[in-house]
Amino acid sequence: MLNGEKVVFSGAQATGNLTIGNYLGAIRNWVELANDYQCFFCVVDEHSITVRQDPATLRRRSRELLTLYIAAGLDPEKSCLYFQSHVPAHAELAWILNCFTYMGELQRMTQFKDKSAKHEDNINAGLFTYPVLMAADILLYQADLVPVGQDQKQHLELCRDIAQRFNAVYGDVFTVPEGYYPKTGARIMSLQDPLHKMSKSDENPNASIYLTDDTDTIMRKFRRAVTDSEGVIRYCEEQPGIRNLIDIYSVLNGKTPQEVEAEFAGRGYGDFKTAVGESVAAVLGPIQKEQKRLLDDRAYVDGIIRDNAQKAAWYAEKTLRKVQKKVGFPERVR
Ligand code: ATP
Ligand code: LTN
Repeated sequence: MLNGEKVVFSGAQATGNLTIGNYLGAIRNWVELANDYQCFFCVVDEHSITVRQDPATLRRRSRELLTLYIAAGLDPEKSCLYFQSHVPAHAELAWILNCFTYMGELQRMTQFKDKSAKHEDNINAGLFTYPVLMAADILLYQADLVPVGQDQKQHLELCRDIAQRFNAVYGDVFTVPEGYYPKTGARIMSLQDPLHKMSKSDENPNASIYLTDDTDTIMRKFRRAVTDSEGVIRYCEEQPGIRNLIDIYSVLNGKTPQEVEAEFAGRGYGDFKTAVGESVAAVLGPIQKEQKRLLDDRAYVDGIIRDNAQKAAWYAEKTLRKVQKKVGFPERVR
C-alpha cells in the first residue's frame, strides 16, 4: 500500500522489437490497472545487459519503450514511468537479496536454462541472478500486484519466496506480491510455430507482429500464419494455430472465444485471418502515431523521465533504508 492505494509494479525490456505478445500479455493490462492503483512501470535496462547489447541501440530502444508506455495510454502524471538504471536502489537491494536466494532456486529457472542455451558463449552471472534483480524491482515499491505474461510466473513465485524468507527473519518488511495474469492473451504464440510463445528475440520476422509493423505487413503476416488443416474456425487444443488467432481476436474485440467461433461459423480461414489483421492494425495504428509524436517532442519526454525517476527513487529509498537497517548496516552520519 502507498498512500492508502494498492500498488502495481511491472516492467519490460527494451531489447528487440516489442511484439503484440508483449502488448496483449502485459502493457494493455497495465493501462487498465492504472485507473485503480498506484502504478510503477519500469523500462528494465539493467536486465537487458544480461545479454550483449549495442549501446546506442539499447539507449534508443529504451526511450522508444518509455514513449510507447505513454502512447499505449499510460498517463505519466499518474503512473510512474521510468528507467531502472536511474534508480540505484534497484541494484543495491538486488545485492542484499542475492544473499537471501539459493543457487538451487536460480538453477531451476526455465528462462535461465533457455537463455543459457541460446547464448552459450556468454552465460554470465547477471543472467543467473536476473530473477533476484526482478524481485528487488517489485519489493522496493511494496507492490501488491504484478501484471505479467505466463512466462514470468516462475520468477514471480521466486520473488514471493524471497520476500517471505526475508520477512520470516526480520519481521514484515516486504509486501508479498501476487501475480496478475490476463485470462486471455497471457500467452500469445508464434505465428509460424504456434506451440512456442511469440518472442521478440525470434529470428524469423514472420513469426511475430511487431508493434512497429505497418498495416500491409500486419495483413501479410497474418495471411501467412501457420494454421491447421481442419478448415473450421474452432477453439481447441488440436488447432493451436487457429486457437492463437482466436485469442488475439477475442482480446481485441472483447469477445469470448465461443462468441468468435459463432461470428465466423461457416467462413474460411482467409476471411478470419483478414479480420484478425484488421483488428490488430486498428489498435496499433493510433499507438504508433502517438509514439512518433512523443519521440519528436524531446523536451516533454525528458521532463517525464526526470520527474518520474525522482518520484520512483523516493519510494524505493524508503524501503531500501529500512532493509539496510534490518540487516545491520551502520547508520548514516549526517
Ligand atoms: P524475449 O521473448 O526476448 O525473452 P520478452 O518479450 O519475454 O522477451 P519482456 O519485454 O521483458 O520480455 O516482456 C514484457 C512482458 O511481456 C512480460 O510481462 C511478459 O510476460 C510479456 N510477454 C512476453 N511475450 C509474451 C507472449 N508471447 N504472450 C503474452 N505475454 C508475453
Ligand atoms: N523479467 C521480466 C521483465 C521484468 C519485470 C520486472 C516484470 C523485470 N523486472 C518486475 C515484472 C516485474 C520479463 O522478462 N518479462
